[in-house]
Amino acid sequence: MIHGCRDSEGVTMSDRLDQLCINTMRFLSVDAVQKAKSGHPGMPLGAAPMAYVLWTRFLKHNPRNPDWFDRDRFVLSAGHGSMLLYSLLHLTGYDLSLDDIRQFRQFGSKAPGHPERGHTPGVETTTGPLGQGFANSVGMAIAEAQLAARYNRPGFDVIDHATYAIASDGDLMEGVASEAASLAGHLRLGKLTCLYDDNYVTLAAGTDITFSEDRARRFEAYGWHTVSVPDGNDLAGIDAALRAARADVTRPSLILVRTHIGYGSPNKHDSFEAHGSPLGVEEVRLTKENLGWPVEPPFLIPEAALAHFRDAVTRGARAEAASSERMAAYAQAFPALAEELMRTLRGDLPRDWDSDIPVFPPDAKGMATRVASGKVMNAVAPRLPELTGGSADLDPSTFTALTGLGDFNPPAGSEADTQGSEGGGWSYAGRNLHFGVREHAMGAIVNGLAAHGGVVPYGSTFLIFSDYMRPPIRLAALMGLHVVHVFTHDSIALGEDGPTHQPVEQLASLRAIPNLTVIRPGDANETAVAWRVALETRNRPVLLVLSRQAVPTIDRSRYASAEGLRRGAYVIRDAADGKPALILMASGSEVTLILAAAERLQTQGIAVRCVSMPSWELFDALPQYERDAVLPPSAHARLAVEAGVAQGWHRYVGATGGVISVERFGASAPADVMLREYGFCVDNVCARAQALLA
Ligand SMILES: Cc1ncc(C[n+]2csc(CCOP(=O)(O)OP(=O)(O)O)c2C)c(N)n1
Repeated sequence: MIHGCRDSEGVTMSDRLDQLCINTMRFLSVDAVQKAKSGHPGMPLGAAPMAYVLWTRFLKHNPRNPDWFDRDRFVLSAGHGSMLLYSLLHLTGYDLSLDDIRQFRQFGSKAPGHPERGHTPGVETTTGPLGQGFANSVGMAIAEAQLAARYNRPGFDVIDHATYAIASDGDLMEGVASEAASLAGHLRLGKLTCLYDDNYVTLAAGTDITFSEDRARRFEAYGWHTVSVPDGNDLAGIDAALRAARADVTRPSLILVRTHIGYGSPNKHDSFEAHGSPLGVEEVRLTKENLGWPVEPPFLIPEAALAHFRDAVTRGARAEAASSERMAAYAQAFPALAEELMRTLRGDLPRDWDSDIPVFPPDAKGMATRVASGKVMNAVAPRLPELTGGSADLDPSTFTALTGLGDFNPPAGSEADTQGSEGGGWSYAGRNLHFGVREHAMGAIVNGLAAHGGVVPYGSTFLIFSDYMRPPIRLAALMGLHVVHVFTHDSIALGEDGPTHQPVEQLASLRAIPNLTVIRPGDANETAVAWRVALETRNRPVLLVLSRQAVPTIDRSRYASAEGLRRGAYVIRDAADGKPALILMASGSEVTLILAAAERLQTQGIAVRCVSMPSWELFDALPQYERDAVLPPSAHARLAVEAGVAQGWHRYVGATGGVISVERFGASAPADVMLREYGFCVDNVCARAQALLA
């Protein structure tokens, strides 16, 4: 009650407390940037009020347990404003100390330059590359909707949380945000809300020279609900907008909040100079004076402000306790569902998850590895409810549909056109995600799904279009997210579609990304093992690179077991006495080629070892002695065969080795012609091998 009392200036105590809290956030940010001599003070100065209202009045979270599964998700898509988030995390009671904030941007600090998932408790996703966080938030909202549809039962809403993002001009200018917003609108993700820091200024200029569309109408056209708040310091206005967003359960909401970058700074307010450099000692002083803040000491946190923010701890504990009670009652009523939900949230695989994976019999004609992949996916999917994903409008070609397991779409409204249905009904419980022709957003959305937890997401397209997804793939690797991508049509052997569709440098470029496992299996059985690896790997992304064309299913009674794939490279065929004069190595569709070449070379008296090498990363992780057992240092005559650029292969073939590779763009022609013309035939492999030996 006392908070409602007005002082001599007619301001309530509660208003004063709000201002005190907001300025605490502002100056923690400004002081940290100033001390680091690096960072972005402008955004936190302008956006502090909206973040304050969201975090203290709406966000359901427990600072003492950042992993509580039914917490609301918050994404600071404008990651350069990281100090805004660190201020909130520290003030509301997460495990981020004031000393950590004093070490902002220093080596090893818990407060790095941009928010990093897994590094700072409470950071849901790594942001900084603009637009990615916004698209991640769409993935998080999809995960929530799917889990809620699958697990909630009348009277038991065990999954019931919202997703919030703060996005900047840069976020909304990036193409990935347009793709993701378009999909979110179509999917009617009503529990997704984005606060847009509409400050008319970017890094290098005002937005009037680059960004003049009507953002509200643009998002309305996508199917979003929009609300404008003309004054970013109007807490009641922000509060009302957030309420309106929450009330609209059938559309995602964009709240356009007119703010001012560098708010309060006498000389840098509304200027791009406030974006990415410290204000400067003198300007910090002037800004503090202007907003009625003590110039000294820096990093000031008034007790009343801290106490108010720390209410989050009791509120959070209460909310989590209520959620645990709901979960306990649910477990009584639906024990099997509850167990499954808890298991998927832990990220564990169920027992016998892989018992339906087929063993493919030897077959000279064989099948494309993309086809084998589809069979394996459909064998495991019924036992793995967490497996969910889809393609960027290519599943008839990538074979990634989960037949009969439902299509993720709003429950009503999709009946008109059911072309492309995988069967099992259209609803939020559907496991097949239809990303549309939106590769970039697909990559970022599966990252959001994985970061949310409770699901193992996959995406799929042609390998060539992985180029459209490189930023989110890199971020998945940086975050150590368990996502799987299925990239098919993996070489010039895709044939007639020609050089625009034929990947040449993509494998090498993906292998260059740290903490990413790339697997290019050589036949159907290697594909099955590749999927086992992909699903057992919990802490990094895995890419499966698959052929369009049929490849023989290798006779494993004659050649070594496909289980060798787990080691990244294995001796699939050896010289009779285990002492090869020549080592041939290959990945994917070229494995059968080196086997055929080896058989011919043997008739010429050459002792040949063949190494199937589906994954460099798995191989490189082995101890040296195991790698030496596959590629003995004494064996110098080595030839690698892969339908892509040679870059990187010299690490394995050595200075004296050779590579049959593709060092130019492809061409439009049938697959067999392409392979012959580019030297992927037994004659050429044998000729190159003999030249090496000579
Ligand atoms: C994909 C990407 N491109 C460029 C940048 C570099 N960058 C950081 S912030 C920014 C723009 C800042 O403008 P805005 O998003 O409006 O943020 P504000 O200045 O209002 O804080 C740019 C270009 C980036 N982080 N990500």
